[in-house]
Amino acid sequence: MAIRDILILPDKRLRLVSEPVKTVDKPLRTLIDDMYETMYAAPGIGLAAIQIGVPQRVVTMDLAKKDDPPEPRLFINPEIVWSSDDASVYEEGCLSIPEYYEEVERPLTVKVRYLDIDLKPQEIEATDLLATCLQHEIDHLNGVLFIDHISKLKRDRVMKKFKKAAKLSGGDKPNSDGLSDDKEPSHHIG
Ligand code: GNR
Ligand code: NI
Repeated sequence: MAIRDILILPDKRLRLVSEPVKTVDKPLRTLIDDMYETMYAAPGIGLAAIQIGVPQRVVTMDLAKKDDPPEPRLFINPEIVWSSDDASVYEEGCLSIPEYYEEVERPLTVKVRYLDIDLKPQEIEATDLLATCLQHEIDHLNGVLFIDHISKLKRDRVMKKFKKAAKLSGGDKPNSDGLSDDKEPSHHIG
């Protein structure tokens, strides 16, 4: 087991569309173990594999309250097959966008089809926090982040802040020599 690094905005890998799981082998079991360990350590209530850099359609989750027994949940290849017309608003956060929280409106209730660890099809009707979290995680599998559901003004502000933070920390951007980058100019002339 290992805690793996969580990708942080603006890491472009967060925009990848993850691939469906076809078989449960040793590497997949290790991935799942590492996802739980990384999620609990963070701590977070959900994690999509792409958040640790693996573009596979795997989600771990645990919504148990602090001090209650753990309730680990696993969703392989989850898909929303029905969404309610009723909506709910929840203040969301994301381990890939640390310390930023904003209200997001989503369907209150969803039905989700997924595979369990034996690749057996399952279906769950989820509401409230479980529905919100499932939609947040399924978005990750499609390269979508919760900031895509807020206003452009707020999103642009968050993107700017995280791009600046990545630049200051030297980051792992190919162009991290501190000089200006044609695609993302830091200084505007005129
Ligand atoms: O830990 C998390 N909390 C959370 C709160 C409200 C809505 C969604 C979430 S998921 C998040 C962990 C995470 O980033 N999962 O992708
Ligand atoms: Ni997230």
